[in-house]
Amino acid sequence: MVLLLLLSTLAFDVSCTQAFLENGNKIKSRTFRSPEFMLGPGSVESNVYYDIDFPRGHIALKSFNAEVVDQAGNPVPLYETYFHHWLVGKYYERRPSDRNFSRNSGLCQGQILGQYFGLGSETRKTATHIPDPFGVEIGNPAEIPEGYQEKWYLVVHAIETRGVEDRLGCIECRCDLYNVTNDEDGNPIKPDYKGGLQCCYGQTRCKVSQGFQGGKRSLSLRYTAKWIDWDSSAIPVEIFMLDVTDTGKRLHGLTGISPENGCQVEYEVESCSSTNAAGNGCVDIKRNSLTMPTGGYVIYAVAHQHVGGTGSTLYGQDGNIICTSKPIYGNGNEAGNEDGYIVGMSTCYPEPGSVKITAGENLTLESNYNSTNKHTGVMGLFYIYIAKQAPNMTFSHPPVQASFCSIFS
Ligand SMILES: *[C@@H]1O[C@H](CO)[C@@H](O)[C@H](O)[C@H]1NC(C)=O
Ligand SMILES: *[C@@H]1O[C@H](CO)[C@@H](O)[C@H](O)[C@H]1NC(C)=O
Ligand SMILES: *[C@@H]1O[C@H](CO)[C@@H](O)[C@H](O)[C@H]1NC(C)=O
Ligand SMILES: *[C@@H]1O[C@H](CO)[C@@H](O)[C@H](O)[C@H]1NC(C)=O
Ligand SMILES: CC(=O)N[C@H]1CO[C@H](CO)[C@@H](O)[C@@H]1O
Repeated sequence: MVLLLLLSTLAFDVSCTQAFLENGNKIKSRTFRSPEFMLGPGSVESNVYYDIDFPRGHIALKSFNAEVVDQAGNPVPLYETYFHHWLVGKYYERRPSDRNFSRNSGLCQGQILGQYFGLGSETRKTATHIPDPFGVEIGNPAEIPEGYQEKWYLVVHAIETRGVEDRLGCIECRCDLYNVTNDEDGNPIKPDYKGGLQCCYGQTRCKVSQGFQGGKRSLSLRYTAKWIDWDSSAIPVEIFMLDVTDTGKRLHGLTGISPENGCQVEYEVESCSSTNAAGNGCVDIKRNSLTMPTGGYVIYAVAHQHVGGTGSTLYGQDGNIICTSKPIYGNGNEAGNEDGYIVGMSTCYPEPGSVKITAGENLTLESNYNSTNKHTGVMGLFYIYIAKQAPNMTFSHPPVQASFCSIFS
């Protein structure tokens, strides 16, 4: 009897805790809409929206989900509007001309991958909730510089692929399909750069099939945040975003992307036939070592990959697996299950306290892609939430909660 109760308490811990809080009316939830943007066949939206609607006050964010919808609020499938990425980040503002950008805890240079929430096509089926008693602490008055307000920005990068000649080529931002020779800043693109963000910036257009008729339409990002008011029992998590292309170098004063400095964000996967690597089963394995500046307990982890990705693993210095995260490919037509697209990533929720990273530890990040075909502009990112404080053990939860769960679950 006692054992049974303990097992069911462990097995249902997360859902029970949420049910408990939701029934206790503690979790707040709100859904917002971004400003609208117009997309026609082949066109690209790449924009930053400042001062977006966002929960206010000193709170612990518990989850953040988003999707692209049309004007009527219908979810738009990825094969029509490919969600390359969306990023939500924080800044402090005194006046619109006086903004101080904040960033997550690392590791990239400058503002690169500095977001708190976001990412790409996998958004619809990727769990984002943070188990109790943890949360992303925001709106802490003690951290907001005097005279400033805490605000949030949203970056949306979406590619409309209705009527395009080569959907995969367009979402992999292949330069030949965009017919561009200069990057967004007007600098010539190097001839050996075959695809990636340098070729699919805002106002570029991916090649549309001849004769395809299709008008522009208005879209927006619909996002839902869940949170609880901050209280002394909440434990904050720090957000780290690891990049398999990070060179580890931080050249003094350089905050942008250059081959010698920091996170490159994207990389290329050569086809195994061109590299004579067919013997390894056509898997492109990219590994990187990254030194963590601070330590703590891993609460949540998830990778980000593009089409062709077969999974990613983060290892601790002694070779232990911190998390393996695998893409979920769609196999249907409906939004959230689009055939051939990555519609979700599996996540890791280690029992709080069981997976520890120490300050200065060298982690190994491994990102694997199917290299049967060449891929451009792919990514190998890993997002982890770390709590400094050791949480209480699961079975020290108050018994009232356990009995609540065994009655209602
Ligand atoms: C703005 O950001 C810079 C660099 O992050 C920091 O040194 C400075 O103190 C910040 N200013 C305020 C008012 O917070
Ligand atoms: C590609 O761009 C060039 C100018 O940059 C233009 O002359 C040419 O017509 C474009 N090709 C296509 C197929 O759009
Ligand atoms: C991590 O790697 C760096 C560079 O190789 C090395 O200097 C450092 O001592 C390593 N840290 C640990 C904890 O082994
Ligand atoms: C790799 O991709 C090819 C072509 O799409 C496919 O036939 C093959 O099954 C894939 N291999 C793996 C391991 O996913
Ligand atoms: C039993 C136990 O470990 N209780 C601790 C739970 O965590 C709080 C702080 O988060 C401590 O104050 C308790 O002692």
